[in-house]
Amino acid sequence: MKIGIVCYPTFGGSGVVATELGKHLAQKGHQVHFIAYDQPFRLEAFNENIFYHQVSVAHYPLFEFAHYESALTSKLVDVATFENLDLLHVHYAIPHASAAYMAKKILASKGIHIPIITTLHGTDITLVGKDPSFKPVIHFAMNQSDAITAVSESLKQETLDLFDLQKEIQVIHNFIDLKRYKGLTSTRQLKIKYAPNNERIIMHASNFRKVKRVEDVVRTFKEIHDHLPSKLILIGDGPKRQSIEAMCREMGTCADTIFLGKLRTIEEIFSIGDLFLLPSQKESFGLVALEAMASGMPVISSNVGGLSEVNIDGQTGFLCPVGNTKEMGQKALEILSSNHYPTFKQAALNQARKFDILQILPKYEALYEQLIQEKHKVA
Ligand code: GMT
Repeated sequence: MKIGIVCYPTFGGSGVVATELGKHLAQKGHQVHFIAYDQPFRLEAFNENIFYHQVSVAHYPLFEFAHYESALTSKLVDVATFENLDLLHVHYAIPHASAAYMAKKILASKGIHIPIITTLHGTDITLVGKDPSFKPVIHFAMNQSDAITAVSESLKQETLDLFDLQKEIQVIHNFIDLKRYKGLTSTRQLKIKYAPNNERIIMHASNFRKVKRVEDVVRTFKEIHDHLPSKLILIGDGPKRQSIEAMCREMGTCADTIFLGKLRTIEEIFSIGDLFLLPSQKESFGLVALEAMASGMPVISSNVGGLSEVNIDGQTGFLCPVGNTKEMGQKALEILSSNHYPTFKQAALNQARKFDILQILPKYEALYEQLIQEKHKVA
């Protein structure tokens, strides 16, 4: 198949999922065309089946805002026409679903018919998508997609609650490539570097946006740190970074907190973690929690959105109410200081196995084949 994939190229779950999906499709012999405004950050290595098309947005003195959506639409028309694409798969509805709809219409006027799949990732529905400034457009574009997928049952339900859809939503859960977590050799040396006195290593990784509630990570760590020698490793960067740094200084945990900033790959550093914290306000899936489990870390998370589909309460970690950092701290201590720690660790690893790319990729391939067949029937 010749597949066009549209995604945000920046650090973030939807870009990671789209890029890893495309890479694995290419390994299976499909031709994959990534269309994005920058090279997706996980698209590192050369593969003869992968092509990258950059969306360049023209600037003109009259424009106060850059016209990304129009530039993307034009690029989609161009790539679909000249690369003979079989289908377009857009990740994150805003504005990718409406750009794809417009491209589809332009292509149809030239006698080219191409199915569109929209994958919903979370904030495109739960935060931004429901905002009146986007809602009618997203609503229309979703209904015009040939297929809609959501990354969790919870996101599917929330989408159905918020939008009057005439289309089915198929849940295809997010995935990880378990191979990436095996055979790491540097773990021991790294562990000594960050925890020279065998302290427990607590981790969090995110884009440090408000929705991630990183301040709750710091508060929960304080609860743990007051009772157990421990270190906090924070990975990522974003709007809240500065205030979080200030908070650590005020709370007196600064000396045992390490800010690593953005990392392109997390497998190596995750391999030394003992426990992962994800206290988000909203989380449609929580890919990073799954990545943590694949590294053998039990997870303490909030109990919102799709997190309960990933983190099994009392088995792979614990789910706590948003903002209840006392409970998060207690549950963390319960895991870290109990004899059952290896059981939690093993359950986390077992849970991660269920979401290996090898289980999930065939679901996308089957959907693609079904849409291509339907297209041929109509033609
Ligand atoms: O807001 C974010 O966390 C980024 C966003 C993205 O587009 O990368 O993440 C969303 O999509 C991820 C991949 O499907 C999910 O794992 C995250 O849970 C989801 N974030 C939220 O729902 C807040």
